[in-house]
Amino acid sequence: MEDTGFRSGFVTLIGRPNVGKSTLLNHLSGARLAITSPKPQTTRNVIRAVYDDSEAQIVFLDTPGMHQPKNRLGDFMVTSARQAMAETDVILLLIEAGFEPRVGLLEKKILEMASQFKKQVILVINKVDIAVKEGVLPLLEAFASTYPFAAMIPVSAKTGDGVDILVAEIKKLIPEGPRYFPEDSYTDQTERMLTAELIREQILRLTHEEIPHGTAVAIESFEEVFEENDPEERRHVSINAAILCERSTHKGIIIGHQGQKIKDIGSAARKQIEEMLGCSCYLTLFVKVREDWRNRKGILNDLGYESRNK
Ligand SMILES: Nc1nc2c(ncn2[C@@H]2O[C@H](COP(=O)(O)OP(=O)(O)OP(=O)(O)O)[C@@H](O)[C@H]2O)c(=O)[nH]1
Ligand SMILES: [Mg+2]
Repeated sequence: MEDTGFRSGFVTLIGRPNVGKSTLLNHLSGARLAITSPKPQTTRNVIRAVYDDSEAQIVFLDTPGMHQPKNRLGDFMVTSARQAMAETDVILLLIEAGFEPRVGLLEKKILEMASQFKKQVILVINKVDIAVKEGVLPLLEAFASTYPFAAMIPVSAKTGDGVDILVAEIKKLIPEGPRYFPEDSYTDQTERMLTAELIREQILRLTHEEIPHGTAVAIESFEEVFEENDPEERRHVSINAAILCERSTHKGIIIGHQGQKIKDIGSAARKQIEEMLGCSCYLTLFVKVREDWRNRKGILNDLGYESRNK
């Protein structure tokens, strides 16, 4: 039985690319569920993380950064973000403390949608750890005159500064209700999905220009081998994954001179995957060229980048 007064609700993180939505989600969940990178448009799917304590269960939804889509993948990303806004109790609009002290066009559009959906919005000013203090107040003032925010909270998703205040504010806004998920469930991401994302994170880290955005990872096989004397205990996992790219020249760059680049991607990803799985991992990577895959419905579907209702 739940205690009376227990609260629960859904909270969507929204904002332009690179403002730190996924970093904040990871901090809130205490796990590395969403990959992050200094390159914009890192997140492609809505990722769910469950925050749970004795007073409340909050389901956070990380979304792809809002941007002007240039292909079918971009359409999917923006549509998913919009949908996550429509289906939530509270919206966290993330901005960076270093922004110019005015409301950007993108933020205006997001706030228009929020008011259309009749949602409560908390303005989260992120990256205060690297901001000039004097710049934050004018930024707050500019936003305060644009929208009736439920709260405005400066945080650092990186250091965790202000995050407890944010959680306390959210608890005030969500309704009384039951736990939607068991206490120990913390995400909707499967090991296969997390594996693909961890590989993509290393591609983002180790490649440049148009390659990171034109790349996707498909897990082709995921085989678990268990200890002979303990069928519950995994000895290792064998994974084959394909890196899709758009051109044969890109394939060459991803493989690198004498295969060095793909070796680096593989060994860095393997370490992260082993940490996530809690056992050793044999990872085999290969590269496939799929021209214009970001506009091809069938491929997007296979990769999980196609809306159910499209
Ligand atoms: N200094 C500092 N850096 C941060 C903070 N939060 C995020 N970052 C960095 O900002 C970059 C982008 O962070 P992400 O969490 O990937 O941003 P995002 O909003 O999820 O980006 P998209 O998925 O592309 O929309 C990364 O390099 C993070 O390490 C913060 O509070 N302080
Ligand atoms: Mg992200």
